[in-house]
Amino acid sequence: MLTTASASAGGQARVSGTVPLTRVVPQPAEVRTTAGVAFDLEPDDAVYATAGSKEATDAAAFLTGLLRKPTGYALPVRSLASGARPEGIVLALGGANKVTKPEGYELEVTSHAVTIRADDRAGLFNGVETLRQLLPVKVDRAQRMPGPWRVQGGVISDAPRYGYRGAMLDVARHHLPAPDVKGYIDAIARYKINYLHLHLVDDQGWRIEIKSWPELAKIGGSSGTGGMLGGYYTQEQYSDLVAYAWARGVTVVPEIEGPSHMHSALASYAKLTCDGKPLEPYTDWVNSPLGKLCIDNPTTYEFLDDVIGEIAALTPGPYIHIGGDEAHERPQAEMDLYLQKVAKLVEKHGKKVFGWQEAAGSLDPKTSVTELWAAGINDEQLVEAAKGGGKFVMAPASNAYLDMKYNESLPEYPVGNSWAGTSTVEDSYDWKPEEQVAGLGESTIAGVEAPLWSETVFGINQLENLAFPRLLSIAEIGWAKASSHNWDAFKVRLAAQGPRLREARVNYYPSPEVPWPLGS
Ligand code: TNX
Repeated sequence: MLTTASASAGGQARVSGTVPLTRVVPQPAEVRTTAGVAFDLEPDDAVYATAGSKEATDAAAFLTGLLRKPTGYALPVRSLASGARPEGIVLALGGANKVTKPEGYELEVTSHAVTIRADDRAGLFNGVETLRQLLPVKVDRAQRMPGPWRVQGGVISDAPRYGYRGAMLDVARHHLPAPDVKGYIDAIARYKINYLHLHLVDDQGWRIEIKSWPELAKIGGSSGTGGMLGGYYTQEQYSDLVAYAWARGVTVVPEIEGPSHMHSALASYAKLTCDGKPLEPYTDWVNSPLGKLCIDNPTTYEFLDDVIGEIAALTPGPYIHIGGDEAHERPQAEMDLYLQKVAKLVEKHGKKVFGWQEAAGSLDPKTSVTELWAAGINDEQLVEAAKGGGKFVMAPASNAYLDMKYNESLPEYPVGNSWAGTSTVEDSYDWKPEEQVAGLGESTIAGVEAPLWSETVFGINQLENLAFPRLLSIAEIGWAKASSHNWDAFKVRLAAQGPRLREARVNYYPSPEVPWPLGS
């Protein structure tokens, strides 16, 4: 709708009361501000989605879900006829003005309309997330707020550096109830994180119902680290989480660990152990010395075939993560045998294999993705995999592990690890994916991930305090152009997210490194 926008005092380009187009996390690739122009969302505005496009209608549902409550406006979704230039918010898929980069979008703000154009579903969602950050902070209130809902005029042309920008939640060490996982999805989606890796299984807990092996959830899911916070997701709850994530542009990557970290499975079924003797559930903090699948036992692969089959059926996304980490005492031949068999099962069930870096020496680099957590463990295997066409997701523990403490004495409660060192907000930003291992340059990198392990952490409040704001650093590294990397500029944009996170009730650590505005 037409506004009475005018240049603010001093002749500055930005209209007063608007968020600068440059104040977005992660930083957009190109921003042009139109001096003195702004868009006001009005009570009778509509959202227009490209006619016949499921992608555009999905993005419109997401956008209206964000805006209806705080604005109190009806925001009906209408069909956008080709060539039409309606007033209001427009979500246009394809069309004349092509945005050809995957996940890219163009967001144009005039006094009449906000138009988001993209060539794929992800691009539209990414544009919606940018628009959300350009609206006033009150958009994050869970209650109706008075207008104006004013957005600075201009054009943002944007696309990510990497296609994979992940966050990992360890729901195995301590179970995290589904509503809290949803809250985490809401929070990560804001920053264009497009994959949620769920570490569903570990020594201390099995967190997903498997109908053909019901004791996994019943026994394996009965407790957690310290003997507490057991629980599991029924398949129905899990599917609901996957759908919830997808409705926000996030794809879930389930992980079924092995051959180590499997105590919870062995404790559920004695026939999975090498000697057939039952095991007690495991509740200690450290890795279970007994949590090892029996590689020679045919039952192991019948079990994995069933589990992976059921997980694949619950997974619309492309990947199943098969773990492979911290089995250092195993001879390479055993790792090869196990991981190659499991990879075949994943492929048989129609999915792509994801593995921790220790799996890289065993898997076909052309058909698997490798997640790096530390250089200096098996660099030669990784470089070999890269030569064979392998792709890597970078999650270096020293910078990207969100369970590392900010500081030995902070946060005030004793959660988090420090085996990879403490990690300040600046540390989480101060690394380069393409410089982790010599030989794994930019062209081998599929993306970045921020894992959050939970053996010392329980509950969404503690998890969020570790994740935020450091997850924003990882999101920025995964999305923004390498040439825009600059801590002093980043921390100012980061600071502006404080009030938004606070309004959204996302707990974060207000690190003194960041110039948070008063009250946030
Ligand atoms: C290492 S790195 C692990 C996890 C722990 C984490 C704690 C990797 C793939 N595995 O099992 O939870 O450290 O920081």
